[in-house]
Parts: sequence; C-alpha cells; structure tokens
Amino acid sequence: MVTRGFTGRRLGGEQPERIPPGQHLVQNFPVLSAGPTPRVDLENWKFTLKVGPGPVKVWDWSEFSALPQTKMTRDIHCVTSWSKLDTAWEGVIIDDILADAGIERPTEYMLAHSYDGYSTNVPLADLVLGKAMVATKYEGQPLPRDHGGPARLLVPHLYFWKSAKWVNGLQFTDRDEAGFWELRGYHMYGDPWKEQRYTND
Ligand SMILES: Nc1nc2c(c(=O)[nH]1)N[C@H]1C(S)=C(S)[C@@H](COP(=O)(O)O)O[C@H]1N2
Ligand SMILES: [Mo]
Repeated sequence: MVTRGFTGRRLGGEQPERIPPGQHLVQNFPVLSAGPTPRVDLENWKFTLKVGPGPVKVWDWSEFSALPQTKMTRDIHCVTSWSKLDTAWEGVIIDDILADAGIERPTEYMLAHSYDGYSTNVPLADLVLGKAMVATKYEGQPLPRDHGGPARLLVPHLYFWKSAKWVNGLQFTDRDEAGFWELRGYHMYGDPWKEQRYTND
C-alpha cells in the first residue's frame, strides 16, 4: 500500500497549507468587478506616479514597456473565499517604477488608482522589495481586459481586492487613506492569513 501523504502531493493536488482559513481552491479564474469593464487603448494608456496631489512622473505604454520586466508566480486569495494557486504574471515590480522615477519613500502609504474610478490603499512596505508589481501579462499573454488589462496592480499576499485592475497610477499619501472597498466596510490591510476581511476583523 502506498501512503499518499509521503509523496508530497495530495488527492486532487490540493495543498491545504497554502489555503488561508475560510478559503477554498478554484481551478478557474473568476472575474469580479464593481462596475463595467473600462476599455483602455494602449495608445491612450498612461501611468502616473504622484506624491500627494503632485505628479512626479508619467509613463506612456512604450515607456512603461521599456522598464525591466519581472515574472512572478503566486497564490491569490479573494475575500469572496476563492483561492487560486500558482498564478503566473509578468510586469514591472514597484521597486523598478520608483527607481525609474528617482524616488524612494517620501511617505509610508500608497493609494492605487484605476481607470474605472476604483482605488485601494496599500502600505509602501507591502509594495516594495519585490512583493508587488504592475502586471501586464498573465500566463505569458497580454492581460485580458476582464482581469484588468492592459495593466493591473498585483499584491498577491493581500486579499485580491488590493490588486487594482486597470491601474493608472500610484499615489504616495501622508496617512493610510481608505480606498473604494475600504470605505465600504472592508479591512484597511486585508491579510488573508489573519482573515482581515471587514473593517474590525
Ligand atoms: N479597478 C478595479 N480593480 C479591482 C476591482 C474592481 O472592481 N475595479 N475588483 C477587485 C476585487 S474585489 C477582486 S476580488 C479582484 C478580482 O480580479 P479578477 O476579476 O481578475 O479575478 O479585482 C480587484 N480589483
Ligand atoms: Mo474581491
């Protein structure tokens, strides 16, 4: 008799130690958007880095594509309870965006902004040191529009609402300012391993 536990693979390939509490594994890639999917042509796409209200640098698509490209394969966890393992992304890590703009850490907090008016707050510490990227490819292909193409934020270690789709900018803020879902009862930080789903979790 073969003892399944010793092979390192479990029935169905599930790896319970990779699934945060209250989450279940999915094989598909659900689409969750608060509103309609915006259409952003690459010719008009822009990404703006701001410190407070002031723009520091703006990249168009070709300038952004010329930044160093990094691959990242990570597990993702949506607050609606699905988790997906080993999602494969490519894009520009936040460190490389800040380096290209020549700024380091003017404040400790950031807000991501999107073409659909969405926003979400993430501490700078959770965006740098290779933890997060602006992803432009998924599984080797241009990021599909319903998943946030042309470009989305990817902050895989926080609940997936922090990974702003159709991202068009990052803004340093003096304080930790609530974004779209954080203003509507969701947690300011959103650690899936601590089940920080709602404001007071
Ligand atoms: N701009 C924008 N980004 C967004 C959202 C949104 O409505 N607008 N929804 C968030 C939520 S709640 C989740 S779970 C993920 C879903 O990403 P997906 O549709 O690629 O699965 O996107 C996040 N990013
Ligand atoms: Mo979500």
